Amino acid sequence: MSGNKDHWYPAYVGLGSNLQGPARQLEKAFSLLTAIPETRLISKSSLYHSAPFGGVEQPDYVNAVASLLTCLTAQGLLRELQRIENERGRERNDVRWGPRVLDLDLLVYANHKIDEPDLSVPHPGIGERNFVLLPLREIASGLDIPGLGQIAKLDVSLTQPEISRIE
Ligand code: A4P
Ligand code: MG
Repeated sequence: MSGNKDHWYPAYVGLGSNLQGPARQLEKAFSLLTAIPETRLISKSSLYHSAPFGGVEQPDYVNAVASLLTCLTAQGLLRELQRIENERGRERNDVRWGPRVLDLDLLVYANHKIDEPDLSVPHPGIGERNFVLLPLREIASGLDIPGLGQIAKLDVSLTQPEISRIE
């Protein structure tokens, strides 16, 4: 779905993987983000190694965040992200927070607040997850997240899980 081609919206995407070579999965995902139509990859965070969040026993994750500019609508961008997840062999099962080859979450789309059955923006988990907050803050230190406020002022010590930056 195309939006207004004269207007480029800033968007942030969270990347996560804990199967089939997570770091390699994220590098591949970054390159697939560059091929989304009417969209530019502006910057990518470092990769972060993190313990699984959410109580399901599963391998550790590698997480990162990408910053994009896009002419797509938020729904159009979500569809592209899901297409990439599927292309990378993502299998959807019933385990919430379960293991995955690739998870792409639309974290923030301009200053929009979206509450639709298939799309919540900003992504509801941002404030509690250091594997989102730390990479997001690394590449967007001045970001104002609708409903949460300035990212620089959010208290990362209140977030989980164990995390370390992969240089
Ligand atoms: N959806 C709604 N809003 C959005 C959005 N902003 N971005 C809908 C992306 N999708 C959104 O997603 C389920 C549905 O959410 C989609 O159909 C879409 O329409 P999914 O990716 O199929 O399911 P999921 O990812 O299993 O569910 P959920 O609740 O999004 O899980 P999370 O929050 O992604 O958690 N631990 C560490 N350390 N690192 C991780 O990355 N990830 C998870 C998954 C668990 N533990 C983790 C990590
Ligand atoms: Mg997801």
